[in-house]
Amino acid sequence: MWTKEGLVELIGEKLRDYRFILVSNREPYVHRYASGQIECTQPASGLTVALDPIMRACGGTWIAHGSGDADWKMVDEQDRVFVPPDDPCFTLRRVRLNPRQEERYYYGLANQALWPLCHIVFTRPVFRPEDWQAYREVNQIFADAVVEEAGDAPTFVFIQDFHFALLPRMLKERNANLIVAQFWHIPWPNPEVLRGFPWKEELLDGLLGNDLLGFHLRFHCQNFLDTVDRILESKVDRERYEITRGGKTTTVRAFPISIDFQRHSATAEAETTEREMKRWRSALGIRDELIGIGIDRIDYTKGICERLHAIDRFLAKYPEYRGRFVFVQVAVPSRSQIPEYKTLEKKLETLVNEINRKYRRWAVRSWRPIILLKRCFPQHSLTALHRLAKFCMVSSLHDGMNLVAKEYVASRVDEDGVLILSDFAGASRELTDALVVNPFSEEESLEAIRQALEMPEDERRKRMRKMRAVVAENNVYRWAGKIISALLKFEFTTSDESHVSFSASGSC
Ligand code: ADQ
Repeated sequence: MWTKEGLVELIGEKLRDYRFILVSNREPYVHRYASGQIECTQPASGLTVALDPIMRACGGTWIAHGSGDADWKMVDEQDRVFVPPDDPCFTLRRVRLNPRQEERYYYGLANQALWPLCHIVFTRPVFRPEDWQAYREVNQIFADAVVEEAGDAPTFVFIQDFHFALLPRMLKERNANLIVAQFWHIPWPNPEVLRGFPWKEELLDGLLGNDLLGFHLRFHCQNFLDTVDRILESKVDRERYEITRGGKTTTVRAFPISIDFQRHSATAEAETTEREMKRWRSALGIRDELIGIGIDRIDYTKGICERLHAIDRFLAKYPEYRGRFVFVQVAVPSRSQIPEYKTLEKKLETLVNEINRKYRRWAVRSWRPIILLKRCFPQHSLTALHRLAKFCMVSSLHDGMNLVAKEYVASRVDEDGVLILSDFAGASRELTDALVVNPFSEEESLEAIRQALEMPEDERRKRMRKMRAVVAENNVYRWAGKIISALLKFEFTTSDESHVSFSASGSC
């Protein structure tokens, strides 16, 4: 079993003499002005939530875009700040982007071109040459920061996500003394879909600058191999999952991401969670109603509207649940500058109002079938909500992994509760004891809701126990440990052409 201590040991033993740099677009800690004070918060993002414990364990430098209005007040002359504020143990190097760069690289190319392209949920990607130009520019700015932080030392660079497809090649061209790995947190589509991307050759060539390229699922790795095979001149080895181009080999591997299971379970067991559960009940005005929950960023890939339609049809088909069942949807707005996201937020509100109005005449006391909470909650508060719920519904139309599903399971220290999980979320490959549904089918989803509410206790417990064992074992330290172990197999080329190599056997 991989543990935080095991990972720290591996890092201490094998990486001690080397620099470790992590790169992501989003920073793990944001400083903002709030009522005249500077506040530090952690954004609601699967990626930062997953990587924060790793950086706490290994120290090193995290390079990310400084997006908070008070960020620049907190950094030193090199744009660095030690974080987390309550227990500083790693360096955050903030990168400055101007509004045009942020608009075109982040909202444009990353979120309006690559995001819909890779998720295939029938939202048309937008390809603007100016966005691609800004994407190149920003990748170059991050390359400058990495090269500066690495200096002459042998350095491992671990890049996150689809914001930096060009960065690996840029780094390798500027400093051969770097070992570069990248994890792609979203799905990789089939070659036919990627063929439509106007700068596909440059994108793929950039990614092949990596020594190691990771995806959540083997299926995404296969799609990547197929895509390169179809589009670029290269040698694709399907036995070894390796691609060689221009004499350089990239290893492609599946590393299913996860959460800090122990930390989540410990929070769920804490006395404060019981108090927080009571607080939720009173805040929601809930007595003995059956509760279902959904927790998401507001994003068209998460299938929130599809889920609400299924709840509507569930109440229509099974009227005995009117007045007895409440669905709490926690939905934090994200990427609100993009029109599709703003429209979705409005659509969601309208839909909730419509459904609540429709069932008003069956209202017992002030019963409403759906409670929509549009804000960010601290993790311990979400944990208490997990504990209150008869079921949690994850109905992504497509999702690389989905950490909410794993967090729900980790919170259920009482071994109760049912997970309804989309077949199109990567998590469904591991959590086979969930009620796995096709989120595009309202009928399937509404029947899963009924099954979740009516499932006998012993079956609920049997399924939850099995899912807890899976998440406990496949935790985030295992994810990081496997990636670091794979990285250690590569050799640094030093200036005198000798090689420094490692044994890849981890201590965990
Ligand atoms: P996301 O799509 O952002 O990330 P997801 O896996 O759904 O990620 O996780 C979202 C995270 O945000 C969870 O930790 C959740 O608890 C938190 N969160 C959601 N709503 C919140 C709220 N209202 N308040 C506070 N926290 C909230 C991408 C990919 C995923 C992949 C992750 C990690 O799209 O498929 O699982 O990266 O690789």
